Amino acid sequence: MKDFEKEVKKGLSNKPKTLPTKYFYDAKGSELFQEIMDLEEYYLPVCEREIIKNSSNQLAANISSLCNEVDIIGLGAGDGTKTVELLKAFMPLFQHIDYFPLDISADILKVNKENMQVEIPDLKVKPVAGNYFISLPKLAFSDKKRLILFMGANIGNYSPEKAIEFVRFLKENSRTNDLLLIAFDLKKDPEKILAAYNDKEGVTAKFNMNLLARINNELNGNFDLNQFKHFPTYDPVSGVCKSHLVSLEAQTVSIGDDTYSFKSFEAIQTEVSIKYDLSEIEKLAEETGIKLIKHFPDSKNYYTLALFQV
Ligand code: AVI
Repeated sequence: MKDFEKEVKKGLSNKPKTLPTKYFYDAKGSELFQEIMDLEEYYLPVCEREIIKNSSNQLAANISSLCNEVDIIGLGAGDGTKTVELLKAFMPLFQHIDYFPLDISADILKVNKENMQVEIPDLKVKPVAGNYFISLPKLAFSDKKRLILFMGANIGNYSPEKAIEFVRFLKENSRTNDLLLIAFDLKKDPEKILAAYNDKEGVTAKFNMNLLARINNELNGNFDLNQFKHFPTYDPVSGVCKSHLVSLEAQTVSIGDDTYSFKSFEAIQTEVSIKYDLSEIEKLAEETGIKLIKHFPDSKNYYTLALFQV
């Protein structure tokens, strides 16, 4: 049985039912995520771009005071359009930079390398395709310092326990004094957050629902997409934003030879997207034994790039 099938069947047998978030990103899901990134309500990329525009020089200066050669590793690097501006600021301050974009998609890495070569011809780009949990440990250490980038507030899609495990994984793949730059979406007006996951055009609903379409296509499922509804929630105390798919009636769904029954209004949890405050980021650093060096927030304090040292 494929991992996808195993994880879907396990999730739908859980109480409450869950589906694994990572399977959002098939070709259609990735296309919908690109649309989400351009939505008026989805403020996260706007904040990240603002920070990169306004703080890259300062960030590069901070890091260059710690070393003069650096290997920069981008986890889930994508096409690199945002990172390119960050890297441009680093170039004049360092004698040598090797950039290792890591991404599941070899195709997107091709675009990343082409972009980098056009924008920063002197940068050495060494793409690594595959799951970064497998490829990062295989990446040989050089004698330079490592800077690992984890942008896009992707850490928010890990539960608090998984976020700790993830930072420990980064630490295990670093040496003392190496650096981590991690993007966090911050707690803010709960309505602003909820709207980002419940846009007027319904693109996020389509993105969430696409997981059921994917199960239908790839695992011979028979979800009726009209009988489920996208329903996000946000709890301002814990900072946890959750996406659900709620069954609109009592129904039985089959996936291959197995069947799953839903009570009416039973929900499947499909995603968590955790919003942090600064003390929670500090606590994450303490629990994982890394040192928070500096925050680079946007002007509204919606979002921060946090620089840590191992
Ligand atoms: C990729 N990740 C940071 C997005 C988020 O905001 O949690 C995924 C997303 N889900 C719905 N909209 C965007």
